[in-house]
Amino acid sequence: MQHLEEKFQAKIDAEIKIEPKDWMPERYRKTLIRQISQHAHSEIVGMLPEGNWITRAPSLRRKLALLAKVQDEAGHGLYLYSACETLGVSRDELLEQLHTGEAKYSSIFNYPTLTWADMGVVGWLVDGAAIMNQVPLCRCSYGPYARAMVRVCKEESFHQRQGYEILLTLSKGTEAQKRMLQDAIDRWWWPALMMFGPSDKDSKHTLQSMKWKIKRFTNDELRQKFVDVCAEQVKLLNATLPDPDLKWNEERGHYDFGAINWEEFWQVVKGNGPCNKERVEARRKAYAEGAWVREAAMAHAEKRRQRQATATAQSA
Ligand code: FAQ
Repeated sequence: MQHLEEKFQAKIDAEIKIEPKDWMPERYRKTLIRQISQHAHSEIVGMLPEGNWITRAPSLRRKLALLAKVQDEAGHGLYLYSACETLGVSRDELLEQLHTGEAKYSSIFNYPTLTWADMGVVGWLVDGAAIMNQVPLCRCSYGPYARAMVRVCKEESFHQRQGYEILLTLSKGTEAQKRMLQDAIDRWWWPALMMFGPSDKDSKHTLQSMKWKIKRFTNDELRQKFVDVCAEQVKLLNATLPDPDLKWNEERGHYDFGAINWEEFWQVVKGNGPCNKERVEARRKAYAEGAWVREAAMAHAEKRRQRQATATAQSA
């Protein structure tokens, strides 16, 4: 066993991808199932806050872009569930965990989307944070996850731009639009920083996940990169980030920033955020209402299989 673990680690150190049929330690498999399934659930639950605005988008162009974005998130969820299934877990099991509230998904999707400016800010900050976290995952040691991430990241960068463009437009609009923009940034900034997970000293998985090259950067490293980028981008919007401690630190070559409210973060993760119950309930309802589609698809597949079997028997 120790020999197998050493060979496995040597492969990882040599940057050789681990594929589904390769030997892997049970803890590596479990860590991946945990992370990939949480990621898949985040994509699916993440459709809800923006789906809420599709019928209220202010123009046909905005509606088309938002609709396409939300559909992309569904696609990401599906690639990720498929990647997860290669580790020997079924999609039904994963969905069951989501619907019973047992599975985690990103804390960010438990906040409400109150105004149209939220669509811009979600694209800019939420997809922006997702990109920062996911670009390194394209180099994850597990092949199916790494490959899924390549396409996901390309699409996320379109999402980020569509959000930022909404905000640029609002920033040149009326006083009311400018206020709406600033209010949305104020509400989403701190939850967006929480997306990167607990600070390194409290992150129980980072050390091992870095050793296995599932993660390439720590939570705090990625959060810092994100702050550095956003602190510059916000200036082009003629807006500010709601942090009096945000300040360029010449010596560190980074922005310093204020303390995150970790109490709020853990409350949201534990299910006590503003929208946790509503989100899980919406997913349960969608699953129940989609039962007839799954049944029809299975019946159709069975009919096709029978037709093909008959045709093969007749031609033999
Ligand atoms: N929310 O030891 P760590 C998106 C949990 S996709 C909830 O640091 P790890 C696209 C963590 O699971 C957004 N729970 O854990 C989109 C663990 O709990 P456990 C999702 C969180 O795994 C945009 C515990 O805390 N992205 O936005 C959170 O090493 C717009 C200890 O934490 C991904 O999932 C949180 N924010 O690092 C869609 C990316 N943070 O499992 C629609 C992949 C931590 O022991 C619209 N995931 N926890 O019970 C990752 O990179 C990692 O899993 C981290 C956490 C960085 C999230």
